[in-house]
Amino acid sequence: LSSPVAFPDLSAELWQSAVRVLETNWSGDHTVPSRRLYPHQWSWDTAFIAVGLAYVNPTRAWRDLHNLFEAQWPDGRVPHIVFDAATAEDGYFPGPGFWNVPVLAGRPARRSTGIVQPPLHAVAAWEVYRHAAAHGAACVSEARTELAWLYPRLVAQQEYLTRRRDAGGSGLASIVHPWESGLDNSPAWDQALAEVPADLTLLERHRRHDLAVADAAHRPTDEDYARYVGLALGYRDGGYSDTELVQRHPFAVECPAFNSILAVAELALAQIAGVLGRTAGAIRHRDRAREITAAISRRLWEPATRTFRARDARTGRLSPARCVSGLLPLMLPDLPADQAQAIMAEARSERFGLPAPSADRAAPFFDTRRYWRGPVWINVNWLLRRGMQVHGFRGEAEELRRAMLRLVHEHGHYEYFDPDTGQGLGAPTFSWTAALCLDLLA
Ligand code: 9WN
Repeated sequence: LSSPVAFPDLSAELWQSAVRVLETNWSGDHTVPSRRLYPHQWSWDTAFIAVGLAYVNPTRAWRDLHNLFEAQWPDGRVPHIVFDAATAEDGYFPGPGFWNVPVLAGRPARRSTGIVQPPLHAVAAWEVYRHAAAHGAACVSEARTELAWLYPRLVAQQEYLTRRRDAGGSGLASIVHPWESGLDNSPAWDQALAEVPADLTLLERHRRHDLAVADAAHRPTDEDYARYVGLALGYRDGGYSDTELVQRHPFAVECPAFNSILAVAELALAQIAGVLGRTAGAIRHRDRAREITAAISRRLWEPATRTFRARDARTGRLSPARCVSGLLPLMLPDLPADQAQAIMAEARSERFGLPAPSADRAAPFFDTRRYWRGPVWINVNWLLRRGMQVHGFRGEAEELRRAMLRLVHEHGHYEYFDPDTGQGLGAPTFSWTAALCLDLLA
């Protein structure tokens, strides 16, 4: 049973179970990440889910993306959660009442948060389009219509991130909350977060809901949550404004994973613009991808250790923590070859290994069970594998593909996995794990 891909019947079994997870988590017009822990629609989850739905139900992939972008703000930001009206306020914390976002003129009344997540949607849309031909002419026509609807919205999303979120003035987007990275309690933010007060009394007024459905030892701590709540309240009370972030807001960080996804989105947009006959747009997107790549390569590279790190836009300091986010610039085709080689060396080293844990095994913060501080996640490993493919590391890409499939086959479609034992942790029927399995099996 050690290698499901070598046994067609086991591949078929894994495929069927993945399809069942996506079926279970479909909510009529969107897919939830998991029923109990995350009963709404999340932004970058939708992108990963669409990559899998491209094989089994492209119409649903488009519906999902559509639903998310219907909640896009007039300034271009795509909220990190679109709340399901049928789920009670206390089904997830922080719910719509906490975020209390302004009513947006001319938009459907969808309740959302006011922060973002990594902009992987152009990549997802391109993947769904690319696979449409396998489902017949009607699907191709649907895909073209959906691409045309999404394109200006995806461009607005990129413009929001590159213009309004360039807090450090360096050509990179800053995240204003750890939730925006999608890698919530990653050690990459520890140094920057040390400047943010952890007011535990906030949790008396704003009660966590995650601990009712998940093991506290596998989730962020109360101190983390106190900071998360404080940061979100501050951003909310400033009207979700992004002006003078560095002066006004206590957390603004340039993440190598977020910005690599931002650049890769420009490349996907170039492809989409090509299909839509927008030649000038395609050229502009490629130029933008090159500019972001150059900024990542220059600004987030730590020469002494030859690794990529998060940079605090307020202090200019690079984070001392080596995390999986530092491996993801490998996705950039224009990354200089010596930096790509260095990422591969780091990925293969005893600090990481394949599949890559979310944080450096050799560091004191490493914790095999606590969320983004050690466990293996399928989505970031899937992105890392794309990077290996882009730079021609074929053997490693195949090794990683098999390792991910083995993990899920042996332990289930979990949210994350203990990097030592493989034990599944967090939500047991997690959508992006299932969706990305479909892509890895296809
Ligand atoms: C906060 C839904 C999301 C993922 C994130 C993951 C986790 C939320 C939480 O779940 O974050 O957004 O409540 O912990 O860290 O990557 O999008 O699956």
